[in-house]
Amino acid sequence: MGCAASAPTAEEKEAEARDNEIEKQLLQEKRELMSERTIKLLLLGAGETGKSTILKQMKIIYGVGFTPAEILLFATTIQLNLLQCIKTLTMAMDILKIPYGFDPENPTVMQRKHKIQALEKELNQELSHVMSAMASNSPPEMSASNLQALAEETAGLMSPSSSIRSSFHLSSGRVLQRDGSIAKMARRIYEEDMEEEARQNRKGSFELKGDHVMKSVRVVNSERIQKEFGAGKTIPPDFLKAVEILWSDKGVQYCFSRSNEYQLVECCPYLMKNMKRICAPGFKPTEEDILNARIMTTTVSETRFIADNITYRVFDVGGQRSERRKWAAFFDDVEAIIFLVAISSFDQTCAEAEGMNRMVESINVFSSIVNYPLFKKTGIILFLNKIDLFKEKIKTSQVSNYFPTFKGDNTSFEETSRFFVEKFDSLNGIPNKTVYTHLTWATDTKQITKILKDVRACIRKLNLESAGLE
Ligand SMILES: Nc1nc2c(ncn2[C@@H]2O[C@H](COP(=O)(O)OP(=O)(O)O)[C@@H](O)[C@H]2O)c(=O)[nH]1
Ligand SMILES: [Mg+2]
Repeated sequence: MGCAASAPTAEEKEAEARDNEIEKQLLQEKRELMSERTIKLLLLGAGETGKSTILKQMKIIYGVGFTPAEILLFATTIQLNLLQCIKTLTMAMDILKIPYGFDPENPTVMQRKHKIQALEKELNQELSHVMSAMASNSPPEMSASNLQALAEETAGLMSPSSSIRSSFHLSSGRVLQRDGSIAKMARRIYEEDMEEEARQNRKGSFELKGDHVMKSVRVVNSERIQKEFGAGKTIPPDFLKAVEILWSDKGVQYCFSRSNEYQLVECCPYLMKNMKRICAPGFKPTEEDILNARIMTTTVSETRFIADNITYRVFDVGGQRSERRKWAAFFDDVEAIIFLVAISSFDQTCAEAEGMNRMVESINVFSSIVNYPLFKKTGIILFLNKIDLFKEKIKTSQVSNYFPTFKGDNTSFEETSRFFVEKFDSLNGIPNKTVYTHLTWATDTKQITKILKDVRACIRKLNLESAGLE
């Protein structure tokens, strides 16, 4: 026999309504209590992924701002970033053996390169030939040291720059005369160069580049210049001139296009674009300058701001391997983590781990964070950052060269970025846990304002959920 429920009496109904009202009130009180709560938020990720930039954005967006001392520090940092940039570029020119003035767009360049290589080879043979001849019968016009200098200058030169031409002039044709083929080849290259010079002259933009450029290389790498950088110092005008000359050099531009092969700060093009202002006496950085400044984080910093009645305590940490040891000390009571990955780093290697792909490094670190037992209830928000650089990069660098499992269209932002979103999502091994992913551009305040709004809503929701209020 079934047990039919009798209809509630008026008294019971009243009691139930009262209970409901009390429960609602309790919930409301609890919500209010929650809204006064403090949320601990960690910014995690490998080195140079944009953690400190996101923190700077939070300071700008939530009105914390920067102290005069911080602004002064940023001014010096930006100037030092510029010095570091140009020194790195000149070093990379040497390492990658790119000649100043090298223009990959010029169709004759590759042809010339091969000619010069052949010339270099023959010249070396010639050198040993002449050296042994000189041992018995030294030609009066040509000293051994002259020849040696000529050979050294030729070695490593891959394009018909003015220095190789002047070497041939200086050697008064002696070497050239000894061997018809070298002479012919050199003359042809010389003639081609003269034609090019005449063409440039006609355009009115010709400058005797070689000397200017080499002098500029010496200036930016000199100890004198190094000493002129620092708080309260004025950058000498010859430094700015040298940077201008080098940055406009086609070979340096080509070297810059290969910057995934060495470590160059991300803000290089920004600094170059603004070099005049940055080097001016009394330089005061703008917010955009500050967002582009690169300081390696070595101490954990805490920043507080209030938004939606919630106090956020944001911790910014260093991302390099040596710095990650310090992370665990901050892992207790973390409500949310913003994990940063530089999506543009898929074709780069780590500075601190030679040979390790930066994206693979990020994948490994993210995998250990998302599956860390202590973070089971922690909200994980993933920023696949530097999409501006990524969009540019996929025009020339193929994702599938570094991640062969990618089978889509290498030039499509949608397909390549989706590949990485899915890759990171697949690392989450905790059931019922969601990773909230955003494609971000950390130096763009407009985009980050919108993203942080979504992040705050997400954190609030997660926070209420974990407190059993939603
Ligand atoms: N173009 C571009 N540069 C970025 C972006 N995010 C960060 N950077 C730059 O990358 C460099 C390293 O960023 P930083 O925040 O110091 O990285 P952290 O080591 O993770 O703290 C700085 O020069 C930033 O200005 C981005 O989305 N786009
Ligand atoms: Mg940092």
